Amino acid sequence: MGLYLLDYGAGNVQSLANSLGKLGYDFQWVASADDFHKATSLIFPGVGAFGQAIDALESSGFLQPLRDYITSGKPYFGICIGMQVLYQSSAENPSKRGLGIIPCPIGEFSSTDKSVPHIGWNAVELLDSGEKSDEGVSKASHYYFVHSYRAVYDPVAYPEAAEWTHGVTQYGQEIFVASVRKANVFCTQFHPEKSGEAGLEIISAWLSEPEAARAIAPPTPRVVRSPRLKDGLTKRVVACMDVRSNDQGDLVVTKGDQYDVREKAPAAPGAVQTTTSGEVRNLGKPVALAARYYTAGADELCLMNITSFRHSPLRDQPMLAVVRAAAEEVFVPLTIGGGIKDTVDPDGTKRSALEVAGAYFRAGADKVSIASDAVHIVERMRQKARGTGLDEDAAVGDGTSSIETIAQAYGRQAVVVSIDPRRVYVDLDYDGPYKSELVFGRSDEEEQERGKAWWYQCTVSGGREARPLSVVQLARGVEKLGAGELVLNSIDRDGTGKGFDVDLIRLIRKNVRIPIIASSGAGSAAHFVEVFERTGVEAALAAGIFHRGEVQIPDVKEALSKASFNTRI
Ligand code: 1PR
Repeated sequence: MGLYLLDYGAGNVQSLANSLGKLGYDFQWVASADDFHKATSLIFPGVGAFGQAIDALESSGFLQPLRDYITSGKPYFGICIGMQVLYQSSAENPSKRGLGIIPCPIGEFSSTDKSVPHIGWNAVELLDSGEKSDEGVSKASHYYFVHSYRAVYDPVAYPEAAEWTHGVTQYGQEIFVASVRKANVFCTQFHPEKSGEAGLEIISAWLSEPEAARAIAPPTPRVVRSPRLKDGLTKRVVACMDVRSNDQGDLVVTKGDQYDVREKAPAAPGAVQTTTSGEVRNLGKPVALAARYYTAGADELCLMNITSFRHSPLRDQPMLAVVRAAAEEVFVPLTIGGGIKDTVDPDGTKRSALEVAGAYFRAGADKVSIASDAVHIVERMRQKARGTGLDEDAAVGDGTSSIETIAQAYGRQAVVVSIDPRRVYVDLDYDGPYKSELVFGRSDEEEQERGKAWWYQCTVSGGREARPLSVVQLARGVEKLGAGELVLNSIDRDGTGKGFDVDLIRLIRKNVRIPIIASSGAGSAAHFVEVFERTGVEAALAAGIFHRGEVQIPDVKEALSKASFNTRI
C-alpha cells in the first residue's frame, strides 16, 4: 500500500506519524509533487492556520497535485486543516481560496455564548443516526477538537455541502461539521491522533478497509439538526509535570510548595525551620509518568521545563527528547512550557521563539505555553502606548512578539499563556492603580481571608521576580495578542492542597473569552467539582495529588460525572 502523509510544515504532524507507528503501518512523507501520483492513500493531518496552509501548499507546488489527487478518486483522509482546505474559503484568511471541493465557506465560532477557540473533548452525532459508523466514529465516544473556525452545518443554506457531512458536533448553540464522508474523501475536524483509544480506532478502521472500499462512500442524507439545551463538551482534567534536572543531573518530575521544589533541609536542633536547601524533590520520570496519566484517562498533559536548560543548544534541548518520547506513548494533547522565547545557543546562534516552538511542535507537542515572555511582552506593549499618550488598556501588538508570531504560523489554539500570579494584600481603602481589580475576602468564604483586600500581581522566572503588571492586564493583553488559552496558576495555592483560588479564576473568567485551565491547589476530587461549579472554566489542572497518588484521575472523573458535568470516562 502506498500510504503517504502530507506535511506542509506547520503544526504537530508527528502525532499522526506516531499513531500510525503504534498501529503498525508504514508510510512515507510527501516530498515532491510526484509523490501524489505514487500515493494510493493520502492523509493530510493539517494543524495551524488556513492561510499559512494554503500559502505553504502553493509555494511547495503541492496545491494542484493535491486537488488532482482528491479528484482522481484515490482515498483521502483530511484532519482539521486537512479538512478545511477542501472548502471554498475561510474567515481566518479571507483573501485565500480553498480547494472549493465542498461548496461552503468556513466561518468563525461566535464567542457570545462560549469560549473561543473550541478546545477539548466533544461528542459527535452521526447524520445517519447510527451509534457507530463504518469509519469507527462512535456516538458514545468523545473526540479532541481544537479550532476557532468551523464549517457550519446548514442543509438549507448549503444543501450540497450538507451531502458531504457525515457527523456533526454542537458547541454552545452552534452545530458544525465534525466529519465529512463522500466517495473517496473522509475528513475529521477533530484530531483522531489526539483522541486516545477512540481516535486510534478511527485511524485503524480507515486504514484496514481495502483501498477500493474506502473510495466509494455514498453521500449522506441531508437532515436538519436543532441544537440541544446543552452541548457535549466535557470538562478537561489535566495532569501537569514540572520537569528539571536534579542535583545528580537526572531529568525528573518535581513538585514545589509555592514554587519551592527542594525538600526542606532538617533544621538544627532547637532552631526554627527557615532554609529550603535540601534535594530537588523527585516524583518520577517524565515519560513514565506521562504514560501512566494517559492510561489513567487524563484529558491532556502538560510538561513544564522549569529550568530552561540554558546551556544546551536548541537541537539538543533535553526537553525535546522528553517530548519526543512522551508523544510516542501518549495520544492526548501535550502542552510544553518553559523557555519559549527568543534564545541564543551557546555558540551564539540566535533562535527566535517561533523556531523554539517549531522544534517542540515537530517533536510532538500540540501547544506551547509561554510564561515570563508573555509578561515582558504585555509590559512593553503598554509602555509603548503610554509613551505615545495612548490608553494602555487599548495597546496593541506590533506583530513581532513570540505570542503573535507563533499564533500567526500555528494558529492561536497552539499558544497557551501560563500565568504565575501572587496575591498582594492592601488596605481596604486602597486607592492605587489596581483599585478596579481588588478582590475582597467575603464572609461566606475562607475564614482567614475575611475582611481583607488584595490584587493579583504577575511574576516572572518561576515566581522569583514580581512585575508591575496585574493578572487582569496580562490576561487581557495576551488575549488581544493572539493567545488561545490560559493556564492560571496561583503561587499562593501551589502545592497547598487547599483548593483552587476561585476568586482569581472568577476574576479572569470575567475578563477574557479564551478558554482557561484552572491550576494550583487541588487537594481532592471535590476541588475539581468546586472550581467548575463556581467559575465555569473549561479545564482544571493538578500536579502534586496525582504524582503522590493521593487522588487518581478516574476518581476526579467520577466526581465530575456525579455532579452532572460532561466527562470523558
Ligand atoms: O517563564 O516561559 O520559561 O515558563 C516557565 C514555566 O515553568 C511557567 O509556566 C511556570 O509556571 C513554571 N515554573 C517555573 N518554576 C516553577 C517552580 O515550581 N519552581 N512551576 C514552575 C510552576 C505550577 C504549576 C503546578 C500547579 C499545580 N508550577 O505548573 O503544576 O501549581 O500544582 P498542585 O496541583 O500541586 O498545586 P517560562
